[in-house]
This record gives sequence, structure tokens and C-alpha cells, in this order.
Amino acid sequence: MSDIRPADVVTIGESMVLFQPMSEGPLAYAPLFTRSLAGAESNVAIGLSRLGLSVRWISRLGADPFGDFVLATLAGEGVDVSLVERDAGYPTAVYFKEFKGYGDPNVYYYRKGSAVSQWTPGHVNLRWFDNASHLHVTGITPALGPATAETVRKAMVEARAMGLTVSFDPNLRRKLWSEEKARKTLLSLIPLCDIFMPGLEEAEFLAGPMTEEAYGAHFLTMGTGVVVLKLGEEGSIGFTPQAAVRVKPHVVKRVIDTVGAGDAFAAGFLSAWLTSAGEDDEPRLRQALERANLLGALATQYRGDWEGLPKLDEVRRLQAGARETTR
Ligand code: KDG
Repeated sequence: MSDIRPADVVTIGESMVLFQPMSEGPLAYAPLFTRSLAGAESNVAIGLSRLGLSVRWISRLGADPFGDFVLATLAGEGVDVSLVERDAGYPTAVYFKEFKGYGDPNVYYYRKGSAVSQWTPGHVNLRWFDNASHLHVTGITPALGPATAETVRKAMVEARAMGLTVSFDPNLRRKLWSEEKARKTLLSLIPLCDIFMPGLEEAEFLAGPMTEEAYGAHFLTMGTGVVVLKLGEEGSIGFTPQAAVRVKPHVVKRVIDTVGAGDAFAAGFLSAWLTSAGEDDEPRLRQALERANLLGALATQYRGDWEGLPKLDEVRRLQAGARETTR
């Protein structure tokens, strides 16, 4: 019998310490910062854990105080971090946000030479997928270099060979790689996943201009079983070979911070999709997209990439239209 805690979902990727200025305006003049952590895959891990799923996060961190902080925070969120490696030779990565007061925040990465950037396919360990049902990866770790891209590819292949299903969010980060490399690598990973989750802009980047319905059909023919197209303020659409479902957005009054909304969406979708196997595609997609839209919207209501993620009882209350008791 395996000694590893069972996991509904395994996520693999880099998390960084995040410094957010306490004021809006150019980063060059920001004197005070709050410290948190961020990373697309650990954002999803926290989201899923808060919704009651068991989650294992696979990564590498420096043997440094920032690594201790990342590990302790994720463990505090109930995420299994027991297979995370520490590397005394390379640091935990850092990133900064800049709030301009309008639009998406700017981000500045300090992640070259980080512990995760040393990943090679030889590091992929079948224990990562032991006692687990699903793997979630994104296009951010492949953007760190050719070896990390091959690491993620191998992880997807091995996970599937061990019977896990795989979801893939392309999470295009233009600051990390050239458009040419990004397009080639991201396209090559799509046939290795069961659930592909691009935003509309990413779909266009990968496949050229098409209608939303044509994106669904196009990515399904690449071999994935489900396509989830994020439309931002317009909601989302899900496609399987049997069904296509469009769901309206969850409307919010004001947006504070958009970073992390896609990961919240992914956590919302996966939490509902993975726990409703056996149901018909149409109601299953609808339910998963409704929860995904809600989580994506809630994530924009707080500064920080995951702090605004709700617990399951809050999701149920909001979906039932219950009024919040604040005092
Ligand atoms: O999706 C949000 C992530 O982009 C953020 O949390 C940090 O992983 C990150 C990245 O590389 O940008």
C-alpha cells in the first residue's frame, strides 16, 4: 500500500514569494510592500483545497526562508507538500506587482536560476502520481526553459499512463518566452490533456482568429476531451464532443486585482467537473462553468492571487442567492 496521502488532484509548478506595493503607482516609488506567495498551480491547489478536494502540490524551492514561507503557507491551506524538494544551490523565486490604478497589474519576475528552473525530465518521479486521480498543469512552468517544458511534458505523459486525467491551462506569459516558442510548445502539449482551458485571447494566439464555437471544435480535434473557453466579462463556454454550453458571467461591481482569476476559474471548474463523473455532459458542464465563473469573479475582489478564493459553504450560499450576514 502507498504511504502517500491520496489526492484528488496533483498540481505541478513554480510558486514565488509575491511582494505587492501598499500604494498604487509606479513600482519605482513604492516604499512599502506586503508579502504573500503566488504561482498559478499553487493558486489552483489552494482553491481546490478550500472547496474540499485533497490536493498534492509538486515543486522545488530554495533551502531558504522564502521557501519555508511558501511551504508553510500551502501546508496551512491543507495542501499536501510532502513531495516538494528543497535545493540549497538555487533560490526560491520572487515576483512583484505594480498596481497602476487601471487595467491589469504589471508583474516583474525575479525567477531566472530559481530552484524550479533547474527541473529536468529526470526529476519526474512516479510517486508524484501515486494514489491520485487528476493532474493539473499550466503553460507557465514550460515557459521557464526547454528543460522545464520537457519536465511538464513527461509529467503529463506519465500521469496519463498511470490512469490520471490531465487538465492544462495555457496561461500565456509573454514576459517569459518568445511568441514563437510559446505557440509551438503550448500547441504540442494540448494533445496530452483531457481538459484544455484557454482564455479567448490565448485561443486566438494558438489557433488564429475563429468564432468561439470553431475554437471548441478545433481544440477537440487536437485530442482533448473537454474545451473550456474563458470569455472574461462575457462568461465562459464549455465544449465536449456531445455538448456545448455557454454560461453567463457572475457580475461584480468593481474589480480590484485580476491576477489569479483564471486559476480561480480553473479551481471552480475542476472541483465541480471532477466530482460529477457519470452525469450527462450538458448539466455537468453547466454546473462546472457556473462555479468557475463565480470563483473567477470572486478572485478579482481582493488584492492577491488566491486570498479571495472561497470555501465550499460560501460558494453554496452565494449560488443559493443567500444574503451575507456581515454583523
Ligand atoms: O495566474 C496567476 C499567476 O500568473 C500568478 O499567481 C503568478 O504563477 C504566476 C506567474 O508565473 O505569473
